[in-house]
Amino acid sequence: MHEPMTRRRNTSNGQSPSISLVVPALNEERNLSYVFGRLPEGITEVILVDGGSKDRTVEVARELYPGIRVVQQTRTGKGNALACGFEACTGDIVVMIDADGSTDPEEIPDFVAALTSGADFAKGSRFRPGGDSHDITRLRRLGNHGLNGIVNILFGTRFTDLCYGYNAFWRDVVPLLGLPSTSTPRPANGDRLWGDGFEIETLINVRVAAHGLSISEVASVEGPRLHGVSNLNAFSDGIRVLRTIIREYRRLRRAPKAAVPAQRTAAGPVAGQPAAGQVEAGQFQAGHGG
Ligand SMILES: Nc1nc2c(ncn2[C@@H]2O[C@H](COP(=O)(O)OP(=O)(O)OP(=O)(O)O)[C@@H](O)[C@H]2O)c(=O)[nH]1
Ligand SMILES: [Mg+2]
Repeated sequence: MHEPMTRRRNTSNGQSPSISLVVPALNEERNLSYVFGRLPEGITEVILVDGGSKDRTVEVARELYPGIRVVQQTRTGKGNALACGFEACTGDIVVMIDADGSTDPEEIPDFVAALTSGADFAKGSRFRPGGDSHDITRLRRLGNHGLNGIVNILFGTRFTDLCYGYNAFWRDVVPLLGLPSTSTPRPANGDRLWGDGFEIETLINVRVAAHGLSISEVASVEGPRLHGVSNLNAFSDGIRVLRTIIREYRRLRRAPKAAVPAQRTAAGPVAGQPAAGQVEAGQFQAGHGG
């Protein structure tokens, strides 16, 4: 059995796992009181990753949550912010939420329950029964649906909501994600490194699938952004997501063996998971995409 799984079983048998919450934030001063006001009990540490906010995001975060750890990201983009946040985490479990009020911290226990029940990765979904979105536009819903379908075909997954940023996973999953190093300087021409932008969620999802990890979808209700404006551009970021899918598919085809750790290739049920044929709705391990 893969060594980290043993640790996970011990954690869930013994004491509660420690939980690190990673909150990327860019000019979100007006949304933080709502987000921090809804944190459930049992969060071990909160890491706010600031993207050089021009408003009082950092000060407000410190006022609202005095024990907060503030990390300055090393380049730009939500992807780089998350990579910096993951690096700073010390908990058993990492939860990623947005700072704009759209991802509800009160749902965190559902994500943790999916992990302690045996999943490696708990993936939020607005489109599972019980989920919903009060934020997504028709265009984005369509784009998400199309991109989600492409990933499911290419990677043998059963995702229902590819481009949603509310996820949780055991911290030992982080090295498997192979995210761009946080210490690489930003390219002089101002370009974003691959994985630094909003393609991050897709990158994480397909890499988790490529590693044959056990994924459990968790129904989630996305609220509207409370204040301020979105940093996402449906067209340019949608194209980045599409290119990510193609790149990752090619990468996997070129080196299918290297992409899947030996311990995982058996694709049997993982610790605490239902045996084949008993898999609950929303749980899957991907086929390895040909
Ligand atoms: N640190 C940091 N945070 C970012 C950056 N870009 C976005 N964020 C944060 O990432 C979260 C999601 O970004 P949003 O701009 O809300 O994008 P979105 O949720 O995809 O788009 P909407 O649904 O329209 O809100 C928010 O908490 C942002 O503040 C960035 O470059 N750096
Ligand atoms: Mg948002």
